[in-house]
Amino acid sequence: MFVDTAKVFIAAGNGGNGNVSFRHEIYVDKGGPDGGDGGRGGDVIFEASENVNTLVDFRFKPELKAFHGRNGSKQNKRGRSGEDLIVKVPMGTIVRRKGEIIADLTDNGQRVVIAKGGDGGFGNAHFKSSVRQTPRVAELGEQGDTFEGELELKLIADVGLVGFPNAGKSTFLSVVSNARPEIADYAFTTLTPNLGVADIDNSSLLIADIPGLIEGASEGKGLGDAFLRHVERTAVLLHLIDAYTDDIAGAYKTIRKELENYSSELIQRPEVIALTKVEGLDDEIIQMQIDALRVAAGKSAEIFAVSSPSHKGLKEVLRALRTKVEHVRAIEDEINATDDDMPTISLTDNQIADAWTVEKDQETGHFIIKGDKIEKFARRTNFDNFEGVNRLRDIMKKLGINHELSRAGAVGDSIIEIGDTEFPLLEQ
Ligand SMILES: Nc1nc2c(ncn2[C@@H]2O[C@H](COP(=O)(O)OP(=O)(O)OP(=O)(O)O)[C@@H](O)[C@H]2O)c(=O)[nH]1
Ligand SMILES: [Mg+2]
Repeated sequence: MFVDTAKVFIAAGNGGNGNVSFRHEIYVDKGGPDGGDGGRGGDVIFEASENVNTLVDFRFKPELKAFHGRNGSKQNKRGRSGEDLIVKVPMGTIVRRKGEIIADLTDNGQRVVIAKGGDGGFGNAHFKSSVRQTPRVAELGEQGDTFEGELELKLIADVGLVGFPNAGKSTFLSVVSNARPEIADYAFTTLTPNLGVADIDNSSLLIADIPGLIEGASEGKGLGDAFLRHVERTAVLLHLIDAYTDDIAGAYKTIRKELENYSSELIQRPEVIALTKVEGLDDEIIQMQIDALRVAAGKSAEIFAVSSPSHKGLKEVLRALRTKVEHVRAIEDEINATDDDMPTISLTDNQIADAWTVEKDQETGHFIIKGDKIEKFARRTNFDNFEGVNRLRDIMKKLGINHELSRAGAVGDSIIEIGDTEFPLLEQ
């Protein structure tokens, strides 16, 4: 069973209590205090593991508790610390507490302390002073952190496959990768996401195949759009369309609409389009379909014709995907790299640095973008170099600025102002 959400009760261990005790010495009624400290409670620690693929275990075992620390004892003996609880979760697990993200486990082996164990209380040996020779107090251990955690799994892959049911998504994955998903000639064969690694030249791509989408998926039709969460964190989408589709442009637009309804960010994701099942079709028909698609997808769209059984066009698609993935990763690296020299202290400050605003200047009709990070990128852009400007456009896209611009009414030749610089929204 594939499960991608779960609620769990998380409880770190309580600290042990400090002890009250006095040394027994001959001839002395009460020797000095020698009550030991309580032990620390165990932490609850999540560890991302490539060997775990779903959150299903948490449906059956919804309580995650670390051990309590032991109480201190006489002769200054510290109580034993409670053991940590280490919980393996799939890579791509997001943990929320009251709706707020507290951890995002993306890398194999990555560990995050989700709930901290309570400190042990001091024993009475700590409270001895010149005026208090026989302290009869010791501290209680602190409570461990407890809360209800919401877990969500969002697969992390390079490429996400989208398209109508029966478009040939799983077949494509099965031919280009090591994955062996179920394939059949009816809609909704795939009920849960599949991951596969495709080798291309000297590198590889992690590809996620999800159930097919249909018109109205965003309102819950078919299997709905719940599985789109698994392509949310992919770098590039591969949109597969059955070449035998009558209204091919309409089919393309329908899926794009569903993506847009799901998330304004997903619709801007770089994409490659592939017509599937072309092995039995004449070249003219294929070309006609590609032309029709180009009208809908724009002149710069990358469109391929593939056949999984005869392996036609597969390498070309994989290469196009890899180029796009590398491009996205490079931009991500650049955006992350500037974080290092931004004056930030915490995650929230970082988000502030990332923040931006879009405003239309009513007099000039220009769109003015403000924000620390984007202004910094603009300052570093060489506007004499068209590639430099395109890089800035890519960064704007990645930060979600373009979507806001089009909402505010900007079109291709609208003038964008960032800091002291001006340039058209799209390459002219
Ligand atoms: N002739 C031909 N048939 C194909 C090709 N790719 C897929 N098919 C067939 O199309 C049907 C659907 O393929 P699937 O891979 O299950 O399609 P899917 O997009 O994963 O479908 P869902 O999981 O329902 O969303 C199967 O009968 C496949 O054998 C192709 O390139 N050529
Ligand atoms: Mg499938």
